[in-house]
Amino acid sequence: MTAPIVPEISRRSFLRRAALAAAVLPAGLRAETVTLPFENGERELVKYPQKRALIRLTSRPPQLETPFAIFNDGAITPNDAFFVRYHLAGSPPARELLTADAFRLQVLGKVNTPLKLNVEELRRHFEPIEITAVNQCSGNSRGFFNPRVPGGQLGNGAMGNAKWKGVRLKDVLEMAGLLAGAKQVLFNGLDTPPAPTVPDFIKALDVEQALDPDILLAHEMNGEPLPWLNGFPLRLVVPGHYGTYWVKHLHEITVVDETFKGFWMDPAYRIPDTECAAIAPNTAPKKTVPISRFNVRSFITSHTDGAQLKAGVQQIVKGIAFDGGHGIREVLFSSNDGHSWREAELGRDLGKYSFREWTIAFAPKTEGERKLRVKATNTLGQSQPLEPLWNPAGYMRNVVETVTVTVQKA
Ligand SMILES: Nc1nc2c(c(=O)[nH]1)N[C@H]1C(S)=C(S)[C@@H](COP(=O)(O)O)O[C@H]1N2
Ligand SMILES: [Mo]
Repeated sequence: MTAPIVPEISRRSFLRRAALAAAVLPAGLRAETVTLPFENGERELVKYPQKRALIRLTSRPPQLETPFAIFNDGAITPNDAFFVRYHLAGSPPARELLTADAFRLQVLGKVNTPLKLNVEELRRHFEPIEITAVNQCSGNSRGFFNPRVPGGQLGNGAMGNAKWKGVRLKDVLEMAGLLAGAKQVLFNGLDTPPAPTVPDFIKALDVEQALDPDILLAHEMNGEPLPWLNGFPLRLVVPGHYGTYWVKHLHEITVVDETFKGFWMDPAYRIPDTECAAIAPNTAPKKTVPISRFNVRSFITSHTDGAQLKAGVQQIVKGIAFDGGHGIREVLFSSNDGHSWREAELGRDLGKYSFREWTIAFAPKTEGERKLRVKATNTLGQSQPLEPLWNPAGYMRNVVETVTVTVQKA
């Protein structure tokens, strides 16, 4: 059976942008809320099309965060729980622009043969590839920055791990044929700026990087067509790299012979050109470079702050770790705020770009407050800092996380 091109949801609900505005509860019902653990962390839990109730950061455009508890359910983040990030107020693009009839991907610019393909043609003409990869927003966890920084005050839920299926960008670029002098490849989605003064969301990769065989033009996520809010019908998947490059509703690939200077490459989405992208708090970087690969992160998912444990009773502590595509080599767990560490057992390896689950048994002996910490190392030997690093955009947080639990008398 071939997967349907149009998601299995009421088409009518997509017909007007108002469908999104309607993603609020009926009058009279109080929205459920959650409080993220930082100042002004109160958020509504709201259901959008094809999504379960997610943590809403903004409604125009929709920006939704995954409730953290979902990461304890398994290494793959379900489509209906996957976070949503848009920049332009009118996003997502209207559903009519995305139908099989309307949608075409164009490849233009410094190429031998410009291409114009629908999703079915892409599927038919190119080898299918599936890669499990984490998508994470550069600003994931920004709300924890101290000193605080402007930008969406996100908790830890602007990330997710999925099986992305599509075709290699490389194969498509090779069919078009890059001309001599080709320097960068630009990616544009169907969302358009609400006013001429707002720059369109366009991202660029250097040609050498764009030819990486792991970069996909993906039309499926976890075996289903992409959800509308995650880029239906086609998105770029740049494994190991921050979500900003994963252009959704991708309809235009343009090869250029210069370094693209669009707003979303410069000044946006840049990091200090320093070790670990860090600078002294409340200072400005001397030089910046485009953000690129994830650093190493790990999380405890089985226990949250305030959890009550019983002395002498064995617990299984569980979580996830990931990095920018080199693979996780080791996860260390501490039950005494980092004074000593034990090696956790790694779960199934779903590939070097995926979340890697880990578990460890832990039987607290003494009563009182305990700080649980987790620290991962990748196959290059890169790890996580014990103290948080700082940069002015609030990107790339990867401090060794701490969960504070209380141990009670058994
Ligand atoms: N068309 C389009 N694609 C986009 C964006 C956008 O604003 N428009 N935002 C990017 C950013 S910054 C992130 S973090 C990812 C988030 O992917 P998701 O919404 O599927 O979780 O989408 C990227 N692709
Ligand atoms: Mo992002």
